[in-house]
Amino acid sequence: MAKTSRQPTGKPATIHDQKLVRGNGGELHQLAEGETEVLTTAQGGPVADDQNSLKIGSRGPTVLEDFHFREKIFHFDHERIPERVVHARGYGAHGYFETYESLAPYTRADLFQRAGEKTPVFVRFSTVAGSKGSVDLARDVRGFAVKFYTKEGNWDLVGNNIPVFFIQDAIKFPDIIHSVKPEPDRGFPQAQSAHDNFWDFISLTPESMHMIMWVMSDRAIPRSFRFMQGFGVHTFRLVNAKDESTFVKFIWKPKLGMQSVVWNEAVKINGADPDFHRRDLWNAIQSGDFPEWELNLQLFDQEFADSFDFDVLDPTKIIPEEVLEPVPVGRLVLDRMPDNFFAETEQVAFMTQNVPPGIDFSNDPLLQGRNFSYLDTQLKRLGSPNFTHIPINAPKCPLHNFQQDGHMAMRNPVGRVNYQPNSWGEGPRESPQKGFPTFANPEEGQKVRLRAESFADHYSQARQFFISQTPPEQRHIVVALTFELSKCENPVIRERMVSHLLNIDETLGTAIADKLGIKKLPKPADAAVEPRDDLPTSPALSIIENGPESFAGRKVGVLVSVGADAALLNSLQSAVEKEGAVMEVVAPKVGGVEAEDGSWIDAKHMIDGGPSVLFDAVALIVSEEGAEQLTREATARDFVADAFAHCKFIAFSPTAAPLLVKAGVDPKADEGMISLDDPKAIAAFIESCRKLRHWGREMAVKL
Ligand code: HDE
Repeated sequence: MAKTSRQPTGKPATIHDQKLVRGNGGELHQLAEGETEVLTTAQGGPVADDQNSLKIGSRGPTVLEDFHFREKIFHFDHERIPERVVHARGYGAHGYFETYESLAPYTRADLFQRAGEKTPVFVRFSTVAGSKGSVDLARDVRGFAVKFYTKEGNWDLVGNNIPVFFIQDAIKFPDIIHSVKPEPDRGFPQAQSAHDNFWDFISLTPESMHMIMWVMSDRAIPRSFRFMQGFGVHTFRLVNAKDESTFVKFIWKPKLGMQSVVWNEAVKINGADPDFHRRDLWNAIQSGDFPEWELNLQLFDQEFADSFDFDVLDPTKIIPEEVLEPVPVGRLVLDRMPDNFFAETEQVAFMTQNVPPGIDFSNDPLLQGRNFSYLDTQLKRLGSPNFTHIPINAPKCPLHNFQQDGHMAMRNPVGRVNYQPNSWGEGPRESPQKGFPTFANPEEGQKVRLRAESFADHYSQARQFFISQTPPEQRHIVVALTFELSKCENPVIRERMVSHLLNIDETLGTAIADKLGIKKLPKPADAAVEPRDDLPTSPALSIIENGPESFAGRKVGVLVSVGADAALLNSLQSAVEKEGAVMEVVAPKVGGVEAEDGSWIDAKHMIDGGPSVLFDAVALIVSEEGAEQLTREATARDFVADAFAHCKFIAFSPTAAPLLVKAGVDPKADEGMISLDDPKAIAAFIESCRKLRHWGREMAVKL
């Protein structure tokens, strides 16, 4: 017979063992010595037993009367809200934006009026196609959404890490997104564009060609959120106090320079650490290494717009930086992680239509459509028009209106008056002086469903992007297109894509056709206007040309063995840290190893858990005996072989040679292999690492 007993109730809840508890209003207070907070229901009723439901006898049925059980399960059952229809997987952080100089000649927006003004921000980075639980290193566009809590209300700059988009009109958004998401009959593939539906749509949508070049480039597999640019994409307007308008494009530039990974590495990172990007941001911020970006503006007037080669309202076009120089106007610093992922990162609601006085829209048809979509989607996702009452969405400035009631209303009016005008002399009124002044752009025309002819050139800037890439970056585009199209089962789709690529760059189109085994080269696709080949290269478009000046913010992984040279390891660590980078030790056991001098080397990873794909550069500090042991471990050989194949700089103690050789790597293969045989070698290694990768090796390893 079962014993009738109450199960022990475990350790009382405390936060971080500091005996801090939250009150009803969310405020933290200290518990007195020996005091334990009492578990309650959501109604505040104290709970006597949270381990056993109420039953008729110890082995009998559970009774409906058990209100505590029902409330607990009911709440759990309702924990999920719909994930975002796009950009479902994301990661956010708090910080501030600091204005460099007053931008009063261009905009009346309060946040840009005073040098040194700091505006609190919340930023959410995301992938577009995958579900909430998908991997971080999918080949995809990254969202870069910034909510500025200005003194004149929230400004949301909801951008991406790519400055153009797939389509020119918002009405096509459901189609592009349906095509990239899992195919509806089979429910896969997840977080991937490498399938027929996506390439079918793309190959039937020539306006997407410029964006395709970006998405097939290294921009779509960033090493870290911290090392990527952000773009507002559309042309917006700045409007000053005299109601004069200037067009503007917004660009975020990372202080640590740009960096991406290679595709083979991305695939392996996704297995080794699906949270690679979130962990990276978390670790950086928690360790006080706050990521920073500069906000740059490309400012121009109507005259420039009229004379520019392309329509500034077309979101599939950029204005090259060499044509219009971006001006840095402030910096964004992320310095605090959310307290709670759901409350902040998940519930944050960005909306393109959130603009303060002094920032306004252009007629870009994609932007106009977005201005409808974002409000609509928040209602669906967050379930009530009162989503602005959620702290992460609430403005941090005074707020007065007569909106009332609705689900979950948290801000409720007091008093009799809930309308205006009223005779009670109470409540807020509109202010023509302070209120949002829509820029009075003269508009007239016939009501039509037409695409402007000025939007018709789909290939010239795609070509400009391709020819602006360095040879390794061009090779990566070829590898990406070949991989993606090889996953299309329908040969018609592959050939249709090649016909577009031939319009972008003949060598590119021919190379892809060859790699896909297409025997007869298709004709170039019909183009609405003749593709141009006179646009000059734009070095600003290359990641490699715009890398970092130092190795700061990066990570070296050091594989150690028993009997490793602790002094060498310590010198390496000092040099890495002096550079502003991080070193992590990988050992056969996570407990660490005993060094040659008898000291103990702590490890962060065991080899299986710390493959070299997690690091920007690697070092092998192993004894002769240790190297011999490691040659027998497949994961140790992979550590070395992958680092070499991914063109990483590899430093090694001379005793590591047998391990290198066993992994198929010649210790003298190239300048990226640095033997730590003299004291100056560490400095040489760090200096090499600033280049991030030894691309000269790439042809030899055929990435
Ligand atoms: Fe979005 N987009 N989008 N988008 N978008 C959403 O809003 C939409 C577009 C972007 O971290 C949704 O809150 C339409 C361009 C980011 O929470 C939705 C069109 C750019 C995020 C939506 C676009 C973006 C979203 C889904 C074509 C770069 C994530 C969830 C006209 C400039 C924000 C949500 C976050 C999210 C609609 C195109 C950026 C459905 C209709 C272009 C960074 O409203």
